[in-house]
Amino acid sequence: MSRSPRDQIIRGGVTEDWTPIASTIYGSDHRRTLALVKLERRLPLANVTLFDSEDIMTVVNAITNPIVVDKSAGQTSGSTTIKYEKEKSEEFWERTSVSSWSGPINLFGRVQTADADTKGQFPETLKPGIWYEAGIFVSGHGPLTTDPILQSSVKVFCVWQKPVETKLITDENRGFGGTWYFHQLHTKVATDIMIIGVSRSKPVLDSNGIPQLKSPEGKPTAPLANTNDHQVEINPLLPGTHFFFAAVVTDSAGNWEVKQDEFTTFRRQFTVQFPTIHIFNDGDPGSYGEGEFWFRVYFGGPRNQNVIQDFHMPTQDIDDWGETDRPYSVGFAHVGALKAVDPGQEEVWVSSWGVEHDGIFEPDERAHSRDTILGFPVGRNVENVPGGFLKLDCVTTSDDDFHYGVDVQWSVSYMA
Ligand SMILES: [Ca+2]
Ligand SMILES: [Ca+2]
Ligand SMILES: [Ca+2]
Repeated sequence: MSRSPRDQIIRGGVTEDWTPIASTIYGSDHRRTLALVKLERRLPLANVTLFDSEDIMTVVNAITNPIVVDKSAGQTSGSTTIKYEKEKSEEFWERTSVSSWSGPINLFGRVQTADADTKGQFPETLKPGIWYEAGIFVSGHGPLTTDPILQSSVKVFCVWQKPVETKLITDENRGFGGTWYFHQLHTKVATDIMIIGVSRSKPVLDSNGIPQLKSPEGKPTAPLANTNDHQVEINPLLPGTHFFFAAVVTDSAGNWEVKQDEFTTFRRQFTVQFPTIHIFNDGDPGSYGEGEFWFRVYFGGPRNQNVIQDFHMPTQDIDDWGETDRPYSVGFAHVGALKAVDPGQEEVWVSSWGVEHDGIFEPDERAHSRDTILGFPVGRNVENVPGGFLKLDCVTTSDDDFHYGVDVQWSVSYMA
């Protein structure tokens, strides 16, 4: 079985389309960012550096996943190819559903090549109902240590093409908000989750009827377990977006069942207010200063500012009460509409800058805050924030004394 979704990677500000060369399971220990490393470029290669040396990452994949065994053809097991790339020192470990972690594996013996400690591949044969997991760990931090550090892993399932028992799921519940999706699956026997995830495009069923998730978004917030009661939250998700959900559970006999769903995450509404500034130093020791201020709300980040709204406070006299923090009311507010969030608009940032005018005989004094993220939380029970608050400290950027602060109040909520 092979997948042919195109994934996009942004490198150096340029969006590139890539195609996975190995199928991957969106499962418990799977980390999407690592899986993306083993992608093959399908676009023209002119003027493109495929991999800088620093881009080489640790990765392990399975070419066929899951392995599907055709009982009617007399098969009793099936095979995949495990492919990996790693640092010399990193440890390769493996386990199955019926055996605990063993390793570090002697890869020279396994793969029979001179550079097997850095890359290679080998076949793995499984019987239906058994899963195999390979993990690459930092040296000295294997799975049996008290502080394991997993660099990459893959979990391969093996199932019957036609389940003997087709009804594993006995009950389910679901829920979602603006940034998360939750699905509970109750099964009649203990099961593992072979596939679970959400994507913006509808999953395609392969020839065996197993859904293929194309460009899944978010990930399970907790490790998946072998249980008869799966409760899985997936985040972060884009608010106001239609998603498809697919899950496949499998039991120790190699049976499996698919569950699919679709939903639209709630839209987002947020407010950002600048109620007050605090003059710590008005810039003119002998008198009032003359301050002019700007306040910005934007998407994107410091180097890629997509301005939502700017506010301007014209020049006015400012005083600092003997440099002890004199507050002035500002009263600017951005009230956003309830709307869907586009990619790149997940995070909202604020900044402020000001000028203390000093006439024609000396240069003006300038101060600027750091670019500051509001930090909207994602996930069930935490995404709605009625009263967020932070302070911007605006320090001199002209090597002067001018110094002020800004109170920022914000809120975010999600509704259908
Ligand atoms: Ca001054
Ligand atoms: Ca003063
Ligand atoms: Ca002045």
